[in-house]
Amino acid sequence: MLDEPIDLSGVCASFRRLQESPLLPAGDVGSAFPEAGELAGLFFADSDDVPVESSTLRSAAEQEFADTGYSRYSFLRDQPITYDGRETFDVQAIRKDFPILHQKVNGKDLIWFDNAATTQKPRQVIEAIARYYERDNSNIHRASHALAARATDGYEGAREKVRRFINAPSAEEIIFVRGTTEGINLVAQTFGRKLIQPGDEIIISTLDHHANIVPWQQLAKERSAKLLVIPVNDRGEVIPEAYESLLSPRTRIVSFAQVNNTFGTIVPAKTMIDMAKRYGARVLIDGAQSVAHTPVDVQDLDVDFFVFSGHKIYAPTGIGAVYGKKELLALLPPWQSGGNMIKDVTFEETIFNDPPHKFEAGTPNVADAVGLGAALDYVGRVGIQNIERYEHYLTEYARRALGQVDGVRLVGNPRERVSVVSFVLPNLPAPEVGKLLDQEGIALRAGHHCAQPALRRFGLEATVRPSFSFYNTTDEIDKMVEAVKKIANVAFSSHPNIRI
Ligand code: C6P
Repeated sequence: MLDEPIDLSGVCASFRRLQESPLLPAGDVGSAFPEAGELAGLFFADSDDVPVESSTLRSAAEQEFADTGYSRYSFLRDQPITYDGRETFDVQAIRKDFPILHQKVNGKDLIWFDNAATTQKPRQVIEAIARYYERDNSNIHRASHALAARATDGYEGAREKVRRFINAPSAEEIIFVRGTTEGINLVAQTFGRKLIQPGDEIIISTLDHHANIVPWQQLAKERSAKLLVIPVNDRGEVIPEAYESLLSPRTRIVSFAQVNNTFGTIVPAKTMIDMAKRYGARVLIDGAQSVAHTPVDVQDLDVDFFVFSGHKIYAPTGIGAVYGKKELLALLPPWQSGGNMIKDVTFEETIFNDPPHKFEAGTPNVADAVGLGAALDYVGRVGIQNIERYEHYLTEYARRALGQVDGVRLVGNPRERVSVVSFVLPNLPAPEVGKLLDQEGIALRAGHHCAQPALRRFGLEATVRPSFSFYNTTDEIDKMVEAVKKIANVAFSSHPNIRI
């Protein structure tokens, strides 16, 4: 346990953003998500008046938290606030919803710190998928029978839930895909092929995942366009002036990750979009690492395309979504062709369906779309603001504790960040550290994180990357830090046979 208070300044900065444009009305999660109530038994009573005793607050930072509303599932609603971050909601109640967390790995309690790679699924999601297969399974948009209608409702209902979650104007602007990678490829292959001409420029960022590098790099080669890369500073933040200098009337698209997967950097997406617009460029946001950790409002951002993966937000693998502005989707050619994406076919000609169906050829992944809808309901019930606040706390706690371990070098120190920490140890390759932590039941990613250019900017090929979710606890972080301490001791003394 840490004995000093955690610096919450980064948390408050991002919280201020939340207060400016809240995604969900505070205390009104139930009405925004109609299935609210399922979790209610696990939490305290849902009185609307939280007795905030400001005299018990220790600082202005804490006062900011007191000024914000809590969802009806907040642990704090009927308690005076003496904020230490862990009290935001009842983590143990949340953990009961995630069956996979309750197992031993290598004889130790599993500690899942690989949330940036994929998140675990609550039983509400698992049950929604099972229910779909037990009761509703059918192909959709085609047959006239009852199961087809139920399955179609489930699939289109999930599209509406995605729309609501990212505040898109219309469900017709939501295309289901397998995930972020497929979504970025869809935009590169449709928007890119149609609108990018030789000599045009595409801007990406040093912080990007390979999924937002390779498709644009390949397209640039194919179209004889130029790929320009925004540099980052030593903290792991994009440099706004450098970005400005890359923009020009030749810029056709700017595509970047809203949150970096290696250092957790939140990039100033809204400002960057505004800047791109001044040059008439379109913008794609890779939301793979942002959507589960911070509120997303595509209308507030005024972004042209927003792409994310379901599996990073407690939904199954194999499902994700692309948001695209209606006027743009109408202009774009189909991405794949076949059944489901047509209005009429003859051997001479095909009339394509309207968006989003024009971009969803073949039988879609209905069950996992239903699972995605259930996951968004779940996150909505807990409250994305509560999640963001608690995860910031965990991250600051972990950074502070790891930073105190002799030999640990934290990599990247962005001022605005989500729940990812990267570090290295001297004399010991990151994958070895990952294996040693696995012996302790601690699952995290240790490697290049599919972001080699970002790591090479820091002279590294790999880091150890714990990444946190709202079901993690400070006790788990304490266990990881203890294990890292032991590993660091051995690494320092270059012991040939490392065992912890
Ligand atoms: N990052 C990680 O461990 P897919 O694989 O399509 O669901 O997501 C790709 C992707 C795109 N952008 C960002 C910023 C990402 O972090 C990821 C996936 C995982 O960091 C797996 S490599």
